[in-house]
Amino acid sequence: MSEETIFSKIIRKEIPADVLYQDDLVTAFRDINPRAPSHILIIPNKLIPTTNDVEAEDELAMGRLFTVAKKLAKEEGIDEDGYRLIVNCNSHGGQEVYHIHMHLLGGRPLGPLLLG
Ligand code: DGP
Repeated sequence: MSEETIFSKIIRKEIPADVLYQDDLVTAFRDINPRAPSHILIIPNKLIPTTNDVEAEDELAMGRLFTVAKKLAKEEGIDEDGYRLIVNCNSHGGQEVYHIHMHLLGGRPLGPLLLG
């Protein structure tokens, strides 16, 4: 059994977060520790701890992460200048919260690496 994280509470609106988007598959909210002017986390509503745990049945939700990233990038006004999407996995990847999440970062030149 996977352990729930704080992100499950954000999905269920049990704790406050700046939620920008939610549907039946995914939720997006601003990162509490922004590393760029726009720093949004997009997560599946289903608890999938890491990319190692993604199954074929999750492909719709995983694809939705990208279409919501695209929508939010446009809303943030960063789509033309560009942005970065990052998914960290386990300790070497720098993952801190074990509920898979896509970082959407933009609003400034990000340089060659980030979250390293
Ligand atoms: P990662 O290192 O990829 O696991 O990134 C986890 C991110 O989650 C990190 O940038 C900070 C963010 N985060 C952690 N706890 C909370 C929280 O309670 N609320 C919000 N909005 N973001 C959080």
